[in-house]
Amino acid sequence: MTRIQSSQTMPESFDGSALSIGIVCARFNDHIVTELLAGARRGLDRCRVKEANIDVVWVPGAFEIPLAAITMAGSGNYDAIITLGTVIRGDTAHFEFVAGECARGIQNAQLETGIPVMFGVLTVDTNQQAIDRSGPGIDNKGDEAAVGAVEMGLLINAIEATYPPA
Ligand code: INI
Repeated sequence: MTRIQSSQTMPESFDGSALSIGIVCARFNDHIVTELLAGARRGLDRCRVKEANIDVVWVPGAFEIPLAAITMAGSGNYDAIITLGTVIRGDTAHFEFVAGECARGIQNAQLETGIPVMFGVLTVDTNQQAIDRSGPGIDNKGDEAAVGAVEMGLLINAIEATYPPA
């Protein structure tokens, strides 16, 4: 019997060269989100995702991410979606609403479409915490989300290839 090909492997061994990836970026706090996007591109490059197979769209703020994410995920053009944004508590009295609805909508987007939608949205108390999570290393949360997108895209494709949906 054919079994699913998956393992507890190191990200660097992921081969994303056949994957198409959509990225949704929120413009609010764009000095941070630009760095998350740079991190995501580095992570995708390490996983051999081709530049030509990456589409990036921008939305006004984190609250708008889920709609763009579910639209991209449902288009049939992508193996995984990465969402990038930054919600800073000090910036908004409605932090809980913006951050909470963004997270809820992103989870909903992947469950509704069956396409992985990664949560690369920072929800932090201070600008410094956001800077600390968007640096040049592999702990950049955009980079982490990108590697996760490749892992999940490959996994869902493998499950569906092994056990095609009825
Ligand atoms: N959007 C963010 O992405 N981050 C924030 O910190 C933020 N603050 O502070 O308010 C924010 N607000 C905008 C929101 O996402 C929507 O774009 C806006 O409410 C219009 O729907």
